[in-house]
Amino acid sequence: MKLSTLCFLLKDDQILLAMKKRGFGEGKWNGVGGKVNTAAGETVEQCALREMKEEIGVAADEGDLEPMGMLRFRSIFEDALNWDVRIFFLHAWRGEPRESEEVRPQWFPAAHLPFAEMWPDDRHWFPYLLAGKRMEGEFFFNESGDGFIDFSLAELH
Ligand code: 8OG
Repeated sequence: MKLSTLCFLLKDDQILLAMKKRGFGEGKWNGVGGKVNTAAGETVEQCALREMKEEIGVAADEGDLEPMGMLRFRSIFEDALNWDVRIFFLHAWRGEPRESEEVRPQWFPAAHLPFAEMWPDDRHWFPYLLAGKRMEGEFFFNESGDGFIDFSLAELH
């Protein structure tokens, strides 16, 4: 299974989302992240920090990452949708988030996230994160990839 990361910068009651400008997930707001280079021995934490630097030009330390859980995306129709994703909050960083070829970052009030322009599962699990709860979930995408046949979601204790 492909392993990836998603990281959300937090500032007061705001969350940083990044508009994907091209490729997989184009046109959607999401956290910053991408595929873990497991072949090169990269850890999920190293991946989260590397993607942060590459996509929005921000540097951070592993100690500033807070692990918030794991999501499993599954599709029997479209293999590209199959990912295990480790979720992180980032509480401190160096530099200002800036646009790159891949993404355009923007701060959103946590209470007003643009769910209509996000992956369809995000409205289900974001409430856990916003309540500071770690969670684990599994989503089985439907054939068109815009909804689910089934999903499960639970708080991690
Ligand atoms: O091409 P790139 O590596 O940026 O795309 C993979 C990222 O997309 C990866 O970090 C996980 C993320 N991603 C999915 N499916 C979903 C989803 O349903 N919701 C969210 N928020 N992110 C997803 O692959």
